[in-house]
Amino acid sequence: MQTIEVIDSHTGGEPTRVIIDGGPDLGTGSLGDRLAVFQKRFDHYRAAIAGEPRGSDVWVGALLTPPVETDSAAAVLFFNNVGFLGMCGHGLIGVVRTLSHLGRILPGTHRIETPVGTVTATLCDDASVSVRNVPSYRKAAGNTFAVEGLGNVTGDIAWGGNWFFLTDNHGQTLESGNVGHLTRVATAIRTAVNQGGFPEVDHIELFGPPADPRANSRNFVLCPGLAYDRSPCGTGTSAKIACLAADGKLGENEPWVQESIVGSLFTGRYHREGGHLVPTISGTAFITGQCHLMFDPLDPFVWGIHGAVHPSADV
Ligand code: PYC
Repeated sequence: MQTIEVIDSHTGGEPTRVIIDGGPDLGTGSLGDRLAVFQKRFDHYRAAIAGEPRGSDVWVGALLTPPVETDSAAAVLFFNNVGFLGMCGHGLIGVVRTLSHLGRILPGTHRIETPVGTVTATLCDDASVSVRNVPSYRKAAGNTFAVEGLGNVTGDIAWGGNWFFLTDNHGQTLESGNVGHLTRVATAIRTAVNQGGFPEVDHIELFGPPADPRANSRNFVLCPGLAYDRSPCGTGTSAKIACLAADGKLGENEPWVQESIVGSLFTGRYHREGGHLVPTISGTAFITGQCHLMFDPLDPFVWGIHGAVHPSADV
């Protein structure tokens, strides 16, 4: 029977499943080429590894693939219940913790390639990880959208390794007991933002006051597949930092502590490099499991329940 070996972790409550053996062979092209092969020929692996019945909507998968550059420690492709992510902050912290658990890296600084650029991760002695993310920026400030059931909502569009709409102008209470309602509200906002000229936005980030006195802000982040991020979202915090810097509200190297809807914390800061704003996000991941996923050819849901493209002759 076909098996795939994975290591599971969580970062601030948000899970990451790293494939360490048995994943699809994507060839030796650029990371962009390999991502295209993954999407076109092996989407059933994505659905089977991240989705039900082995996973659930909340999982982010990470496929390790040999780095293109000789000085990189790894290259990684992130995926979820509905597709692929450019970068993933909590996921990258999970990947670094996994590589360390396997003894493949030691504390220190490591380059890791993603389809949207190479990031630099520093694994500290206390197992926390700081990720120097891809350059981040605000694309559009103060855009107003008419949201069904909510009225006008104003916010920014920004890139932090994924595309975000960020707003604190939503009138909602950001509490973990309210996630069902927040998911519906954020989904309606995303529909309005997409129809209002920003089809690339697939993450919605709502901000409010933090519960933890150490934090500057709390967020609720809607992910592309309608799960909410249990972590403060590394790429979302990068997008937030880009907006704060653009408004003159956060200085270079000044910390920004972002609290998630479940109370976990990331610390972010930025520096400027070659005219770009480069965020660094810090957090900690914990290993939760290591197992062999099994693929029984008699299982009618062997390649997942939701959204699985039927396996091709490649399997
Ligand atoms: O941490 O960047 C992140 C992330 C994106 C989607 C889920 N987590």
